[in-house]
Order: sequence, then C-alpha cells, then structure tokens
Amino acid sequence: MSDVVGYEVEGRIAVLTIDNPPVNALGLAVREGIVARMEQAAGDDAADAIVLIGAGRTFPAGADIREFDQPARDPHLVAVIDRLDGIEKPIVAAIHGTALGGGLELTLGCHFRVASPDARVGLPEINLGIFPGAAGTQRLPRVASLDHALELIVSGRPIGAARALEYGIVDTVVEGDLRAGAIAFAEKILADRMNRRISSEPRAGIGSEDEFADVIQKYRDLANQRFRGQESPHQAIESVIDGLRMPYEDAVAADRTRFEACKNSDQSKALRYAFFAEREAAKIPDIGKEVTPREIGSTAVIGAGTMGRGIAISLADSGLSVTVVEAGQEALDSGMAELEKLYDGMVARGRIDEATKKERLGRITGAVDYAATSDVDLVIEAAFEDLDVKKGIFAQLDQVAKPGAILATNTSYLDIDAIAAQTSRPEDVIGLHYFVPANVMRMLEVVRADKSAPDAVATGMALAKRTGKVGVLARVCHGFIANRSRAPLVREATFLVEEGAAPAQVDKVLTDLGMPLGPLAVSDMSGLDVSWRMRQSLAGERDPEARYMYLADRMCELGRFGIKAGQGWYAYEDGGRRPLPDGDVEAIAADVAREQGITRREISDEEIRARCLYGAINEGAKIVDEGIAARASDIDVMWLYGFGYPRWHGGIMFTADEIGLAEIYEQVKAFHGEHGKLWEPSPLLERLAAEGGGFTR
Ligand code: 3H9
Repeated sequence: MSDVVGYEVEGRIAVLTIDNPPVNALGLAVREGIVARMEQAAGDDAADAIVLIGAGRTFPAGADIREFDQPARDPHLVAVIDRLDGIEKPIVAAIHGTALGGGLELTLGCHFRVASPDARVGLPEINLGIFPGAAGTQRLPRVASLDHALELIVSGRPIGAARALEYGIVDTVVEGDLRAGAIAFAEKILADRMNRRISSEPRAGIGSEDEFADVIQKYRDLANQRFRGQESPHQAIESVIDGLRMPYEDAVAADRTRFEACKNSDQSKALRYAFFAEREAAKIPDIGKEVTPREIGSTAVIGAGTMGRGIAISLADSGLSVTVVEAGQEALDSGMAELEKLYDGMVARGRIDEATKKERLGRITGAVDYAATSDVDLVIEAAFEDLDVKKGIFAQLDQVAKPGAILATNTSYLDIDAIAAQTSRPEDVIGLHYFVPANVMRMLEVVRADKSAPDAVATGMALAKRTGKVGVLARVCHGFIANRSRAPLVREATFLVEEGAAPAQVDKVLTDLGMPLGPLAVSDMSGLDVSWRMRQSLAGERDPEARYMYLADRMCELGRFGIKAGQGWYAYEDGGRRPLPDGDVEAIAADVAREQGITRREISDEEIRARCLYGAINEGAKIVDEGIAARASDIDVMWLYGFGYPRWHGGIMFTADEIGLAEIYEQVKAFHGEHGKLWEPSPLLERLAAEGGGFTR
C-alpha cells in the first residue's frame, strides 16, 4: 500500500493524508496512492465518509512540475479526480497552506471542501505556460461563477480562504485544528444526510459563448494586457469556452490535447525553467542552511534621494523600523516630504488605505547625524555613486555602528572591497544593489565582497525574501552581474545608432523580443548623464584599443540627458514622457560617425538583435566563467526581474541555449573581427560551443 498517502479511520471517518514533502506535489506515487487509498476507503466497512488532507506545510501545491519533462504516466491526474465522482461515500478535502493548480483541481473532485483561515487556493498554471489541465477549467465554472472561475484561471493569482468561501469554492472555513474540523464536518454530512456534490455535473455543456460574451471579453483583455505575447492564457480561455458548449467528457478530452500542446511549447519550457531558476538562485553553493542569517529588526538608510526613499519604503512596508539619515536638515525635510508623497500616491491609486500609510510612515524617522545609526541592525548606504563619497561614509559608519551590524552599500558598480577596506570590520560589509524604483522592483542583487562573512551574505539573501524581493548573489566586479551583463546591450544600441540605425528601430527590435522598453528609451528615462559620469570617472582606466561611446558622450555634451531635459535619444514635447523620433539625433550621429571614420549604412533588424543580445550573452558567459555569478541561471533571474526580459524566453542565457551556442560563438567571433576588442569571445562560450554544451542544461 502507498507510503505517501497515509490511511487511518477515526470514528466512522477515513482520513487519507498525503505526505510528499516539501509541497505534496502530485507526482506518480501520490496519484497512485490516492487511488489506492480511496478504493480502500470505499471498501472499508468501518468508514462512512472520507477526509483528504495534506501533511506538513500544505495541501498539494500542484502537479509535480519536474514530471513535465518526462513521458506522462498513468494514472493521469484527471483520471484520479474523475474516479472520486464515482465513490459513494462523501469526500471532504481539508485545505491548508496553498492548494494550487492540480492541488485545487483535486479538491474539486472531492464532494466538499473546508479550509484553514490562512489557506490560499489558486490556479497558477498560466505562469508555467500551461493551463489547469486536470479538469479545473471544466469543474471550477460549475462550482463558482464563470467570472470567478476565469479570474482564478486567467490571472493565475491565488485567493485567500475568505474569498474562496465567498466564491463558493470552499464550503466552510475551519478555525483551530483543521483535521478535527474536517472530521467534524464529515460527521455532520452523515448526520444531515447531505448529498454528495459532484462538480462534473451537469454533464452537458453549461452555456454558450454568446451568453457569457462580456465576461469572456473581460478576460481576453486581461490576458492581452498582463500576459502580452504569452499563449497559455488564451488557451485557458478557449478551454473554458469548450466547457460551455461541450459535454464534460468531450471538453476534458479537448483539454488534454490542448494541454499537451501547451506543455510542449517553447514558452512553457522557458517558464518552467524560470520557475526553477528562481528557486535555485536562493541557494548559495558554499553557504548551507546551517548558516543562520543575523536578526534584523531595525534599519537605517543613508541618503534620502530617489534610491534611499525607495529602499526606506521597501523596508518599512515589510515591518522594519527605518532611520533615514541625510547630511542636513533641509535635504532631510525635502526627502521626507517626497517620501510621504510616494505613500500619498499609493493611497490615491487605492493600493493602500490611509491607516496603512500612517502605520508604515510611522516606522520611518529622519536624522541628520550618523549617531542615529548606532543601534540599528542594518545600515544601507544609498548616497551618490562616487567611490570617495562612499568610502567616507563607511569610515564614519565604522565609528558609530554597533558590533555585528550589517553595513551595506547600494552601489550598482563600484568596488565594494575598497569600500569595506575603510572599516575595521569588512566581514560585516555587503552590497545590496536595489533597482529603481526600489520599493517596486523585485530584483535585489546581493553582493558578496572578498571578506564578507557567510552569515552577512545569508542576511542579505534573507532580507530579499523578507521584503518580497528576489535575491541573486553576485561577486565583486565592475557592474556586478546586472549592470555588467546589460552594458553590452546599451553599448551596442548606441554604436548601432552611430552606424546608421534610428533609435526607434533599435528599440523596436528589443520590444519585439518582448522587452517592455528598448534600451535607448530606458536611457532617456534614467538619464544619459548617469553613465556619462561613470565613463568620466573611469577615463583613466579606459582601454585605448577598445571602441568608445563617443556618440553617447556627444549627446550629453549637447545637454540631451533624456526625458528630464526634454530631449535625449528621442524628443519629448511639453514636458511629456512619450518618445518621439528626432531628426537631430541622426544628424548628431552622422557627425560623430564622420569624426570616427565610420561609414553609415542600412542596418538590419537581425544585426541589431544579434549585436544587442549576443553582446550581453558573451559578457554573461564571462561573468559565469569568472565566478561572479554562481550559475548562468542567476543571470537569467536578474534579467527577468531587473530588466523585464520576457519570462517566456527564460532569460538571456536560456535564450542562448535555445539558439545554440555554436551559432552564437561564430557570430561573436565575426563581430570580434569587425568591431574589435569589446567582442573578445568568452572562453566558456568557446568551450561549450565546441562541446555542444549549454549554459543552463
Ligand atoms: C499543475 O498543477 C498542472 C495541473 O493543472 C495539470 C496536471 C495534469 N512541483 O517555492 P518554494 C519545489 S502545474 C515540483 O521554495 P515556498 C520547489 O522547486 C503546478 N516541485 O517554497 C522547491 O524545491 P527546492 C501548479 C515543486 O514556500 C520546494 O518545492 N502549481 C512544486 O516559497 C519549495 O518551493 C504551481 O505552479 C511543484 N509543483 O512556496 C505552484 N512546487 O527546495 C508552484 C514547489 O528543491 N509552487 N516545488 O528548491 C509555488 O508556487 C511555491 O513553491 C509554493 C511554496 C507557493 C507552493
């Protein structure tokens, strides 16, 4: 009998417990176990009703995603769920934790559902490029309204127990011990002689597309807005529509074919890869679970500029107290006023209410003296991006911070080893590179300096999780993982404009790949002067043999700093933010090209794609080779959350593997010949291309 599904009889109730850590995923053994135990309960004279519950932290959180790469094995989850319809004894699903995907579908096969108050239920399949493939698209609309069913299916977002009760997905919410509550509920069903509720009934179709046209359109619009370029939400809607007009069996059969096509699609493979890459990124190869992160309760942020304010909000929103330190009272007052405005904006948009704003803002205090940081567990410096400024701040922090406090710098490219060297405790120094706006962007690049202590690094990663961010660990180099791997994309974009492409052409190639904005539009938003200053500060280290970004410099010399200046790679009218093509840019590019002896030409979209993408991939390979990233998939996670790379393409390194490394290597070599030193092929790329290997597989 099954090891992973336990069987006990309590009173007249058989209790089946699924025990397959960590999340009770519905792999083959669990599916077989459920069928075997259900048959056992059906034939057990000592049992009149059945409770199905999960051991550990959750009811099954879905099908076992790892099985999707293997041939399907019977019993299929649909068959397991359909079998429950025929069991004459009432079955109660007892839900705690997260009943997701196949887990929720399994509960729909049960005749009743009870849940803990903090349980969550949902159908997140579309995030994996599939849709609920175990009859959820047929059963949920029969249990909840079509609107609510489509909400769960198309948004992919789970809902809490209270909402599930409101939608009719659960029958009752059980306070206290769930197992006991579910048994009591089953006893009540028997006492009240309640009929089993079978969610595949009525067996005939349940409506017509016309009847529900408005609801369907609402979710088609949602799919287009939120999942631009992604196929599975549309397939999910088609599957629900099938169920309106076809009998249950026929709709399930149609689902099966549609589901297999989705599962085998490139989009689903990439999305599944992204799911596991994200979880892998949380693991630090040489820092195991035995290393405990330090306790963080109170924090301080140095600097009340855009970055500092965003960081302070992110910390305060996660329940941490924050002291914001500025150099003078005036700067502090204006920073704090801006900070309050950000909260006001959230209230105005209905994201939070006034009481929540007060509570969160109440956790943030201001100070003009570093002494205010003397008691806190974590200090994050978010000052101007200048090595000397940062060194000075760390020397001061060293004087006042309490022993064991984490001293973090929010630099995006500077040498953290040099910053740590200003303190007597480099083991407490790490990098925490936030992305703008820091309270919104989910990416957090945690940088491990040469002397960072393992528990300091673990604290940075734990902070990411606690503040709802995705932490990716990097080692120190110029630009770390994020900015170093992205730099070639921006560099090539500007070179291509110099050589004859229009900014809009370059950007369009990248947005056609699925990126939300092209690199030149992004530069206009963040300000061309930011990287100009960086290039100036690095002028002494410039390699005279490498091609230089003369055009980007010229744009800045002409005051074309981007949106804030009303002109950059594009023109902006009347203080607006809509990029408009600007003929002056072409003239400026032509001047610079002439000075540099570059003959301008027509540039193909294909060349733009290859130069921008392969430049980043080649740099990514160097980053892995040098150990700056622990693994190639960490670079991908960074691009997904930091730069809006389309999740259904997995990330740049995954894309490289899909294209084939031999092809990329040949192209990089060719660009090296044409454009020189910046295209030096990565030795790792060269080796993997020769071996027929991949970065991510
Ligand atoms: C589906 O159900 C299809 C059906 O409609 C049709 C079928 C025919 N499978 O995230 P965590 C692993 S599709 C395999 O760190 P948390 C995860 O990799 C599925 N493994 O924990 C990690 O492993 P490791 C629909 C899974 O507490 C460990 O569990 N369901 C699965 O932060 C812990 O995970 C979903 O899409 C899985 N389904 O979050 C839900 N789930 O320790 C996907 C997790 O080796 N899962 N693992 O790195 C989640 O959203 C989160 O894991 C969850 C817990 C919220 C459950």
